[in-house]
Amino acid sequence: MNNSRLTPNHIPYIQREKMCTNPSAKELFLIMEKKKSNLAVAVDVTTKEELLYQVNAVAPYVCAIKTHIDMISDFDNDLLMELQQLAIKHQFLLIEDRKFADIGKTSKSQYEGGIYQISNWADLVTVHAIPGPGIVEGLRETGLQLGRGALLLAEMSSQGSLATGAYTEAAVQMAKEYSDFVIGFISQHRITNEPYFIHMTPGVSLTEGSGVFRQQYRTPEDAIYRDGCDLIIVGSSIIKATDSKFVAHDHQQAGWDAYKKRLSS
Ligand code: 5BU
Repeated sequence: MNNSRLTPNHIPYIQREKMCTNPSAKELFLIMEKKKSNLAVAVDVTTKEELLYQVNAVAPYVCAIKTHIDMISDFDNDLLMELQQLAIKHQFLLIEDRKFADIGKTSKSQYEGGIYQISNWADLVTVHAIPGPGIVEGLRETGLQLGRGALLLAEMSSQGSLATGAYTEAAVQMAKEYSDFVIGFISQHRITNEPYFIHMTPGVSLTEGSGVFRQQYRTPEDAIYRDGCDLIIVGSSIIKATDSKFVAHDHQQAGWDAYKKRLSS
């Protein structure tokens, strides 16, 4: 193959690990390769017990677990300890889908402080681009020294999302400016060809179609092979299933098969 024509679609995760500097990005690529998983499960549940039950069930099949920690009604610090222990035992990263969206100073305080102290335990956080570069600068000041990373929201899976076109392009420029901390995007497609940026994508299910409140789903194959995303984020299709372990395994295989097909295309 002619190297000058290689896009990230044709570069194995293990090689892309060497192209990035952020410790969390490196760890993620290594875990993906080792566990043969480009699946993150969105564990959107409302109690500690359910969260730990689901994480235990899907842990062998995932490279990351995505939380909305503020949905947990009986949250306490023990939960964070247990989540971190599971992350070490089963080798996965913790992504807190906080969707920071304020000015840098406020977002930094929300990242470090309050009840959740997100920077203490989340390897990766999601961040809106809407406030401009100051939000990344604020979060980066805390996150970089802890080896954390951020994902910029460049596109959304919900029908009618306003994050398109020039907005998406501006998010890519912001990420390039701070690529030591911004490790990639939440997007629906590959939006840039820098191989060190990872594209994570929600709105994925083995059954395509639409969900509640205009959520849109496409298959792991479409997300990874057709749309060029690197990692699928799957929530309800797995955690609402009768046997989430079994269904997580199916999604892991579908995601990995699509990646292999893409590499050899
Ligand atoms: P689902 O149950 O597979 O639809 O869950 C998708 C998860 O991804 C859920 O936690 C959302 O908050 C999250 N999400 C999304 O669905 N679409 C987006 O564009 C972004 C996040 Br950003």
